[in-house]
Amino acid sequence: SKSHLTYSARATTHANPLARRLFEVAEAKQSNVTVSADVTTTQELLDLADRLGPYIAVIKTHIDILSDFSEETITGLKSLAAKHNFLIFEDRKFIDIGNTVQKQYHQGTLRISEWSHIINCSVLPGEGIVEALAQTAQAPDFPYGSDRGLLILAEMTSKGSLATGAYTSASVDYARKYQSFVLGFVSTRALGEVESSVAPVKGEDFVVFTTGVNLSSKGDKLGQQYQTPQSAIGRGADFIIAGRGIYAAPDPVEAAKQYQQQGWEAYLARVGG
Ligand code: BMP
Repeated sequence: SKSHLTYSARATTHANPLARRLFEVAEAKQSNVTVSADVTTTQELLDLADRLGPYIAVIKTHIDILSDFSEETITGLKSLAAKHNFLIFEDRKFIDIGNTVQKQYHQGTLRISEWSHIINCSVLPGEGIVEALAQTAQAPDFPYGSDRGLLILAEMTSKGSLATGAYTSASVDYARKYQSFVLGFVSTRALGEVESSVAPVKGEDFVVFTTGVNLSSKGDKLGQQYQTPQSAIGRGADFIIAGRGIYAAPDPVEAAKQYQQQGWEAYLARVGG
């Protein structure tokens, strides 16, 4: 993997424009934090995005948990992303046949393609899901150009996860095969060494997002399992994703700053800075 290189170096060489932008944002803001803003009203979401915006690289949403999703949600998120220079990652975890996910992504009530730079999918349905999403985003008439990318959910943090072994290997296969649209993985570690039936592509540089990051808890009562920013980044995370550790902290802004600092120090240590 390219995890020993700086974000700036990776921004210079990466073939994918959105990956380049992601690394540039991280470098400019000295932050590899993605906040998982799992709140349930538009006002809470936009309020968090505005207050935490300066300290994060990416905001991760679960747009379908909002009780009042509307045009205002989209307009608000987009303008805050521009104001604070962060990217938007809708954690929709597409998992269906190609024909269905194309509609879920680019049509429908949530209009995900319109506002979310990054999406993710499970490869449980097989290669076709990646092909379908890439086809939609790379169609000549797709309105958002090369400003969109996909993360493959290659592993999960919950206890007893079945996203292991052959599933994780297939994730790497499809990432290699659809490299022009796949930015990388949601996984608990770098996956370059994982057995794959597709040979590594020369110069490949998959971006690793790691969920389940928390400074003060080991897990929750529903099977979530946490690691620290240091541990995640040591295992190859390029971006650490924290939800309750930040938004449910007594002072979310202070918490965001703390994750930012620890995430950045761990990154500097990794690249030898
Ligand atoms: P929290 O830090 O509050 O546990 O939230 C974790 C977030 O990351 C949730 O939005 C969850 O849906 C997501 N997530 C996860 O926890 N584990 C995974 O394997 C994949 C996820 O997307």
